[in-house]
Amino acid sequence: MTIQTVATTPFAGQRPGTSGLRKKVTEFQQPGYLENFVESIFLTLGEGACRHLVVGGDGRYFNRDAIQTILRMAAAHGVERVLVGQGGILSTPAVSCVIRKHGAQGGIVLSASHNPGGPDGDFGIKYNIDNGGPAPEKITDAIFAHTQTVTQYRISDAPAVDLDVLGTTQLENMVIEVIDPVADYAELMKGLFDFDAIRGLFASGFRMRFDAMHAVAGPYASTILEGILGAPAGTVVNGVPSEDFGGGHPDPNPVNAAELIAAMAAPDAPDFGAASDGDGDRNMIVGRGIAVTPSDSLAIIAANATVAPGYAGGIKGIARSMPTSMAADRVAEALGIACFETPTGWKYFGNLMDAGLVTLCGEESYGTGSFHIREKDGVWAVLFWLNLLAVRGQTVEQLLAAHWARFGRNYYSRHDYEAVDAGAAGAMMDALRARLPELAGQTLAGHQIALADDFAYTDPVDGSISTKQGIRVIMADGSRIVFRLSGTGTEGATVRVYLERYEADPAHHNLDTQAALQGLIDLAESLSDLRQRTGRSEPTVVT
Ligand code: G16
Repeated sequence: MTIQTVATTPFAGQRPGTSGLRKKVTEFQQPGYLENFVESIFLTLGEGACRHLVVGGDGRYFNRDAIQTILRMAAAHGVERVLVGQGGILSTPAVSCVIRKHGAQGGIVLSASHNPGGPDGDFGIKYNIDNGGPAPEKITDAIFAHTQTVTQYRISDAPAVDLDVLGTTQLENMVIEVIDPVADYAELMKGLFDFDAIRGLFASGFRMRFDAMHAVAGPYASTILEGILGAPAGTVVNGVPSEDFGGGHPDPNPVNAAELIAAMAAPDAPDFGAASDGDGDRNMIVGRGIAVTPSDSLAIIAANATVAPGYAGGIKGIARSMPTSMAADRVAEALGIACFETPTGWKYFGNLMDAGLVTLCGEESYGTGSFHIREKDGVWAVLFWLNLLAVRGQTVEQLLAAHWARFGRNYYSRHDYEAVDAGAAGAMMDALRARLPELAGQTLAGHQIALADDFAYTDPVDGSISTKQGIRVIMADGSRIVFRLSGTGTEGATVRVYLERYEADPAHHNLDTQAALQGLIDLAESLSDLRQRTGRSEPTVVT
């Protein structure tokens, strides 16, 4: 076995997006494409800086091939020890957990999250730092800079490693430990939640449906729910990860998890429904006949955090991404704690958690989590809800109604226009940006605009500044319209329009969400000319 130095030339467009580099599988399969990016990670870290690494992915098509390449490159860059999930499997939250628990210097996560998989689907790679969270922008910027100048990469010519057998093996001078992907994570969950109460809930006949969407959360949910907590067999459906997610789109929202929504609306619906995404970091919570918005889920978890043993001492603060509804802000105010508003991307929460400023974080994109790791965590959110249901003895529907009665309801929806022409989407955003100075103070279609800006964020911990993070139009009554271009799509551009309206009066807490937001939907269109500019008559996905 020898270490080879291979000449290469840069590929355009290897800039990491909201969460790492995500491209079509076919793009990743080009000779040198993955290698260039991995070399750029090692160049960024500096020779010898990363001695202990965690590697795993969501099991999608190309996962195993990519891991073999990464292992051979890690061995060529002086890595001494790598922990890899058995079969190449580690959910994104599990990577974060394993990095922290084993004191690794970092991790490489292979996933395109909720994007479809398979030979014609998407693949992705991101680097996580030693706190277990996604690398901050200064690191992803440096990785990108290296991808644009890289001239060679180093790789061992050793044969493929068997990833299916637990235990230790050697590649060059590097030790590879194939670990149980679930064990460390399950142990962490045991310490946070009242497993006895949840066990009692299931023993009392409580029924649940966890839809793993043929993705990586399957083994985690099966082991914890059915194995440890005594939920009946069959509680977890679509629980075996497949390379193409059963041909589906593993995004736990009411559109892509329609099967779960239908099951929860049926006359014999279980008491509780939940779904998770491709890499297990997103979640959707569903009651009988109603899906809980991620923004409400964050607010409800925050308002009830002390039911779970891991949060019994109370929470220090909450953080939410800017487009996430302001429901959590109301809870923070009632608790007398801070609520931080960050750009979209879990990486922005890391500093706040490391500095002890926040305990809970959430995003409208079906992401919720806490300081137990540095990624959002689908199974964690589901366990929190189970703990809450067990302790309170109420249904999801009752908990929602009680929360709105106390704090008011933030009607919330996101309209996505997927795979539109990138030039047209950019021009639309530029035109909106140009109008911003004149908007504040105007009253349009009955809406008095209080503030219109392009969101910029100064990290309170390290002072780093992120600009152009989404256009916000905020009304005097607190209603909001936000326009943003997605940073995770792989085809053209995806325009996201986020709509929010606050309603204090309980008599109006049961409106249809789209009807409640109609005035704002119309205003968004007239402000942006979105349909005209993109040629789309309606959104691709409404959540
Ligand atoms: C990623 C990020 C999230 C972000 C989401 C949507 O989630 O980790 O922080 O909210 O993308 O981003 P965008 O609106 O730019 O598409 P995931 O689950 O895809 O890793």
